[in-house]
Amino acid sequence: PTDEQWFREAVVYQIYPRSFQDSNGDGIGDVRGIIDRLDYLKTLGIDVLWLSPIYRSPQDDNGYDISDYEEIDPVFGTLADVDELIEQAHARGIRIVMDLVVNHTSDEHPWFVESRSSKDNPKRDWYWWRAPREGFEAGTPGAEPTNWESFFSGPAWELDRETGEYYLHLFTRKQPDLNWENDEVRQAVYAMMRWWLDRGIDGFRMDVINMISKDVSQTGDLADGPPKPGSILGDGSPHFIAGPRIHEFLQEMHREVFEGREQKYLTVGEMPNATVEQAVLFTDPQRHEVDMIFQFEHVDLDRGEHKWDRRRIDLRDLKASFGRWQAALAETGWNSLYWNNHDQPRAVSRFGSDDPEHRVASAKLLGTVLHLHRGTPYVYQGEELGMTNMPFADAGAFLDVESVNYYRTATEAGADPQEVLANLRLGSRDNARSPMQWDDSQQAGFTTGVPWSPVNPNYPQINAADELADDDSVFHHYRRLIELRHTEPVVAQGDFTMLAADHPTLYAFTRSYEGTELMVLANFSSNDLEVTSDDVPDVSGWEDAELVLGNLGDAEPTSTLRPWEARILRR
Ligand code: TEU
Ligand code: CA
Repeated sequence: PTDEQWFREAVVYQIYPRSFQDSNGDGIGDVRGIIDRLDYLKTLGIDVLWLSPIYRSPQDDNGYDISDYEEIDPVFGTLADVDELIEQAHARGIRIVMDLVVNHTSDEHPWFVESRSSKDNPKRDWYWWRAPREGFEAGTPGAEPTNWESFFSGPAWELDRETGEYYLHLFTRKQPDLNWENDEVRQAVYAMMRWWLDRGIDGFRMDVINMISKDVSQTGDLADGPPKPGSILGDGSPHFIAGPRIHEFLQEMHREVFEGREQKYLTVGEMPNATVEQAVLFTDPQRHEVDMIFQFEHVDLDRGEHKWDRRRIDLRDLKASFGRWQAALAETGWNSLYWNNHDQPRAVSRFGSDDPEHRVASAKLLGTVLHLHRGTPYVYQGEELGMTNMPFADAGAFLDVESVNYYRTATEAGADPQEVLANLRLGSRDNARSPMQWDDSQQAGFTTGVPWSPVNPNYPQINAADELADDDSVFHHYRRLIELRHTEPVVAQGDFTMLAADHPTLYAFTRSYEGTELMVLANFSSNDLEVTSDDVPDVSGWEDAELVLGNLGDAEPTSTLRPWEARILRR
């Protein structure tokens, strides 16, 4: 690839700093902890680190509520620590990408403190302030300016009693939405981004960036969305997902922040509800918006009617989704590839099997399938160990604001607490946020103190120290997958063709580039699977192909895939 496209050969590792490594015994992971683990990451072979937010923050949403963009929160360290992290990472050939959370700030950010201080404050218009709905008294149900529900339960509007107006918050009430219609807001954000680039970072992961353009074009103002079944609240997303000025804003950002700089930075936009058509526009290099987006289609497949209802994923749906995204971005644009992050349950528990009998094989299978797609793979901390969901004892075990709010509002509205608990066990973001399992010492080597979130009790069986010492571990399998992307051009550059789309348990595809062809065969089940050319015509001609990498070590070139077996073949 050209220098411009270096990210096509790269693998990104996501760190959730709070849960990665504590260096001072206060129970919270920190920047020094990350520095101490750089050699581990170097061994894994990743190219880029993306850090979830470490800026100054009241931590209402674990740092996604920022009160100073140019300071580090004391729980994570200092700017000097970050400078050292950048230097130490660069010395190992690892780039650093920071989270950029600019759809909203904290309500404790000086911008918002000023904005809320009076109706005629110069920063009033930096946020979305609106009078109560006509005919309603401020503070009464239904008085909110629109019927939008927040992502974290309840109305997306909070009344400020002092000025008698509501402000918009798509997430918690401590995360007021910035008004991107205001030029000064945009310029302030761009200045802050330049400040970080000047400090030496290598790009941004942009939080809910497709929500920054709110639609005021229809009625001249924000408007009600379709009602949500069984609720007085509505779905505001048609009015804030990929709004009318989204492409303009991203192009302006590119001009104001990145253009004219020597380095090619990495930009990835987190975009819930994004469609493939939008993705082509967002990631077309000619348009100068972002390099790639995080889309949510595959991680929404096990959602039922309500966001929290869960159902088992049908592999055919999963393949249809991946296949559609691969096809749509084959010529123009680029995919990001991920199974999990700090907002999603653990991949092996969700798409594989965390039964001890199948955990290692299925974790490796998932890595194999994902990393062999066309796009840039993201590894979420602990995924490379096959870390699993947490065994939450009861409702009191959940710490995340989304889970806590959901439990409260759902049970208050009359839902069966046992059902709500079951949904949370499967779907809570807390699953991803338990501390990294480094070794079998107390608290899994994460902290010498009391961890802010309990360590998964399975750490004696699942930890980095054991996996580093075991050449057959999930860790070493991920290391080999990453190495393969670096050494075999077809992995980064090749075309993608999905095979056997209707097969219920076989995930199969080919990649091809300049005369090299790879085939990936993966058995998404706990039973043996016969793969013959009768069922899958494309396998004929591959009988004698070379096994590049399998996940069960002693693979024979037979036509039977064992439970959760995955093979990469080359010819
Ligand atoms: O998440 C945005 C988002 O829409 C979801 O993934 C969210 O986590 C939730 O599950 C919606 O129901 C981003 C961040 O990744 C997340 O951690 C933040 O809480 C959120 O934005 C607000 O900044
Ligand atoms: Ca600490």
